[in-house]
Amino acid sequence: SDGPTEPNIKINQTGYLPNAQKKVVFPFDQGDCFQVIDANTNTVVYTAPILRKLYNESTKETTFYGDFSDFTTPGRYRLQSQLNGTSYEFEIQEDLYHNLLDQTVKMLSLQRCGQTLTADWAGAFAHEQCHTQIATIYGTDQQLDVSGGWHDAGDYGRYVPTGTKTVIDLMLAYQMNPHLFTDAIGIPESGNGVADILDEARVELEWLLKMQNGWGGVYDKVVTAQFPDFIMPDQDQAPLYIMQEMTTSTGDFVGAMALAYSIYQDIDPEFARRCLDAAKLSWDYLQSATLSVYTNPEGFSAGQYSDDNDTDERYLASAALYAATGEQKYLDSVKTIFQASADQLTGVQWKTMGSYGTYLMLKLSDVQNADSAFYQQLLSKLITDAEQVLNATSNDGYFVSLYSAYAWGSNADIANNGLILALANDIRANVNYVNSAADHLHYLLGRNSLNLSFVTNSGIHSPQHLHHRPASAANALLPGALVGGPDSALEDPVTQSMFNGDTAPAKCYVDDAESYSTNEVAIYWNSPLVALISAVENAN
Ligand code: G3I
Ligand code: 9MR
Ligand code: ZN
Repeated sequence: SDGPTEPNIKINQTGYLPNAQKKVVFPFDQGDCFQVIDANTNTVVYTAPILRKLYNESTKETTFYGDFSDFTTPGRYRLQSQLNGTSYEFEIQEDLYHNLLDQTVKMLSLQRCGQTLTADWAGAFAHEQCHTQIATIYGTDQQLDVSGGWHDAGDYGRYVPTGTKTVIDLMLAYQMNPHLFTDAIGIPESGNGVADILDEARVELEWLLKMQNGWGGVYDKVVTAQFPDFIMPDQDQAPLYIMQEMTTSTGDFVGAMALAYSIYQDIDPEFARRCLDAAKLSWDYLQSATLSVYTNPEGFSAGQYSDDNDTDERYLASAALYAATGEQKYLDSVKTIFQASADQLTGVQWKTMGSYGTYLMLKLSDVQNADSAFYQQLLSKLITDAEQVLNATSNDGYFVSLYSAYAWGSNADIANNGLILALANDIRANVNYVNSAADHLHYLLGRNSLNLSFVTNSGIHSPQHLHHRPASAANALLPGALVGGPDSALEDPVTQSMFNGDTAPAKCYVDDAESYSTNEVAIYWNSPLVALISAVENAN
């Protein structure tokens, strides 16, 4: 019979670092062998067996895999086997992900709000100042300037829960591997002597500072009542509303600001001090504030980001302030929350920020020295978080950790799980965490059942039709952006018309600008990718 016409061998389409583990996923037979072919000379340079037959509900596929980790020579290659045909070409190379890393950071720059973006660096995404009109605090006649920051996603809302997660990811990525972040990604601040990732994080931090009120509460978001049409941001003139202060957003804010104090101390002590003072004020506010849960008021259809649990945000706030100041009251708070609610403290999602707090505590040598019993509890918590991710990969045909739960933003769930492994590895080096973190990146860059690299402008096949207002309005492709990915809940009209309950969860994806539940992009989906790419690049 005819062989496959489109390559059906799944690889990271960008390729692999020379000393990294290298696995490939095949649709056909164990017992067959596969060859690595040098694409320039067309000669076989390596041969290995095809292994492990596995069936997964998430893909409704039977898969096999091969491992060519021992082959380390830089070059351009393809893989082939008799039954599976030939793969796309890919590279084995040092620094292979470096340009991608810059692009994934710059994606955030292209989301900037309140500034003029000029064509010399923003290309088709250039626009005049946007959303600079004075905003109204919803339900009052008070007005406030809350211009700046980033647009959240394909919409123009600016939300504290997701903005804080994004800056924390950027700062931690930098802190773990400062040497990987250049001052030359092509933004106005390039060449100013500060890594561009920190210039970019500061854009959002300055906005977050405006979202704090005089008594330390932090407003949840700035939105228009309805999502605008597919217009450029500077064309969106609808009234802006600031929505109520929340303990969840305030806790996130404290976490981001206290971490910013440590990160910017040597770069701009005055700014760092402002961040710390803001963090302290909001922490004090939190001590007497109680949880309320956001829902859109009548007539609003903005992103809700409702969070009904502020325990993890309070924990992060106390941990980050303890890391910044060493003051006993913050440590007491960390301990109290941890002892009472450790089970609520897992996660690096906008809604579940606990693992960041645990990580920040474990970075502190004085915790290890002065209170080794508590240090051990924290360590075992983060290791448990990482082991849970690792365990979830063991029966997955593509070596990722979602079982069959492919929800809205599944690609970000995968990036976040990779980030948990990277954080754990940063505390306790473990080759299994390194390899599995890389496996999560390989999935995002093409080694998945759709044979698609989910980051724009990477690999052979990547998304072209994003759900993103500027991209539609300018008829251009936003570079370096991770799309949401498969969502088996079918939450937009396009996926509803194409798929049904029988569709494999991991295949409920369509590269269509109208598919907001699978093909939107978002700041807090790119940021764990930035952290993941840099962690993988550093480890190999
Ligand atoms: O939590 C359930 C889970 O228990 C269940 O197993 C799973 C089954 O599919 O669904 C999970 O819920 C989903 C949830 O995301 C998971 O985080 C919901 O179905 C889904 O509706 C929800 O989607 C959210 C979406 O807004 C709609 O509210 C996304 O997380 C969230 O990232 C997205 O955020 C939007 C903003 O509103 C506006 N800005 C753009 C942004 C990105 O699309
Ligand atoms: O464009 C909106 C996107 O940014 C949101 O993530 C998504 C879910 O809140 O909603 C999109 O807006 C759609 C709305 O929910 C329903 N009508 C069509 C809108 C865009 O096509
Ligand atoms: Zn704007």
